[in-house]
Amino acid sequence: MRILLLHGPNLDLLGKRQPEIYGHETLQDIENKVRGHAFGRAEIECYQSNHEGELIEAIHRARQGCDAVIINAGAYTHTSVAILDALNAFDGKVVEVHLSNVHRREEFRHRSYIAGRADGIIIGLGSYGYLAAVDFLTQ
Ligand code: CA2
Repeated sequence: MRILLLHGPNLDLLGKRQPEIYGHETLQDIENKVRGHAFGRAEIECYQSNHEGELIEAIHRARQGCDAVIINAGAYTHTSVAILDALNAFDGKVVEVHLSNVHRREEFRHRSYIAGRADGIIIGLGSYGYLAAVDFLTQ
């Protein structure tokens, strides 16, 4: 099994700012942890971009090579119909992950365009959410 682990804008800053919300791990730490957790069960392809079009192109590429997508689209979660459309063109499983509990935060974070396409959503469990997503996808 091949899984695309996709991160959106500003998540490249993880571990460098706002640890009280997003924790102390860097994105590289999280990617390494997810790869280790999936070892022997799935190959994890990691990609992060601050650009909406690049995230969409990564989802398009996944239509060829990947069985599933784990996506934390960052703030695009709450704004991007274009990312939703790209995910709708992807046939595999989709799990949406958020590090923070977006429902305990500002109202504009409560809506997700991706949620209607996702097979599952994991919110507020920190980086453990990605491991749970791998377990779900490889069970
Ligand atoms: O909780 C999450 O995982 C979010 O997807 C994170 C996004 C936010 O816009 C969503 O509402 C919820 C923001 C990621 C920004 O990450 C930073 C990390 C360190 C320093 C600054 C931003």
